[in-house]
Amino acid sequence: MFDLPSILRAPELLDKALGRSAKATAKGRDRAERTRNLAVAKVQTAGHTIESTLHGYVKAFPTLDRLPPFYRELVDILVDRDRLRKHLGAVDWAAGKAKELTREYARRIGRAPVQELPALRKEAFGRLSPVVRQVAGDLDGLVEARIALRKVPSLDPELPTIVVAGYPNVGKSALVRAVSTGKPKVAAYPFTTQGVTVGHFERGYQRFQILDTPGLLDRPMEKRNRIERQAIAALRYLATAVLFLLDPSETCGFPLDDQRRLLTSVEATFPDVPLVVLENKSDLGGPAAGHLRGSALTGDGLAELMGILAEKATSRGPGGAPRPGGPSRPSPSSAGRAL
Ligand SMILES: Nc1nc2c(ncn2[C@@H]2O[C@H](COP(=O)(O)OP(=O)(O)O)[C@@H](O)[C@H]2O)c(=O)[nH]1
Ligand SMILES: [Mg+2]
Repeated sequence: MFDLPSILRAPELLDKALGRSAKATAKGRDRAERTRNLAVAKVQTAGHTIESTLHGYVKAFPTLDRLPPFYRELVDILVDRDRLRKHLGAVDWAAGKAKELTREYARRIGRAPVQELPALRKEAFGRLSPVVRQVAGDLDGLVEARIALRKVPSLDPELPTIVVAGYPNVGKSALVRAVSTGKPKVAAYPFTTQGVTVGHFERGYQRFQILDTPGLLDRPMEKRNRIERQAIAALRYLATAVLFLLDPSETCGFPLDDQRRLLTSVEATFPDVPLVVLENKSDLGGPAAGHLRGSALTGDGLAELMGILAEKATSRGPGGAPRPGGPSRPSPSSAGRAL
């Protein structure tokens, strides 16, 4: 989701700046002018490299405060947003300082007597280096944040999204495969080893996202730690409908009573989101539990299911918010938290 450049740590950035500076060339009418222009060029190359690299980092990090709530919730699990903001502030300061020093020394070198140029050039580097070293810890922080933020999946928070829940082996993956146009893709998701599987389908002109979330909505909520709860909470911002799969054949290995308890708990987790229950594996027979029936394997009942889901998923915004620009719903876990 976040396309972040790789971040150089302080020594690497200084190496890069000095390396480029060493290759700088300059022209001039005579030897004295060439020497002066070369001194200016070396300082400017080093300074610009530092400045543009650091400014690039500041620009590349997502404007965290303007992220859609789904992403904000995930980013909060992964990085300490206040600390990241401080790191970015420090790096921004260093970029500005490098720019200022570069200007100052370019001007002084332009005016100084030729014999003073080598000393001035040295002095310029002597002042640029500590600026970079001063933000070494902040650059380390950015390196870490980048690694963490790569776990944020590429999902479209604007698309109506169906989140699939139910015990393992009830047929969630099979169903997502069966209804998706094209092959569902796996996206990283924080604190799940398997990531989420994202499929898409269309009805009329409307495109939908359907998500299989292994490890998240497939066992009782009581057993969740805080981080897992937050990973689930993020889904609330995304879900415009929840599809819960029951397996009355119990070939999944979980008694129907346990499955019903999970259903109740998922309902409580997504109180404002329309929920549709499908009794899957209808091809295996077994007792009916009073819901829509179908089979991810044979395709039976899926057309009707998708019609109902599409209708429910578009009637309201994510998390039950009224769809057309209505007031946003309070956040499940970060309500009132100042940005
Ligand atoms: N007979 C039958 N088997 C199914 C059906 N849906 C899924 N399965 C099978 O149930 C097993 C678990 O399915 P899977 O999609 O991996 O379940 P998940 O763990 O909920 O994602 C697989 O062997 C599937 O082939 C169905 O409608 N009928
Ligand atoms: Mg699965």
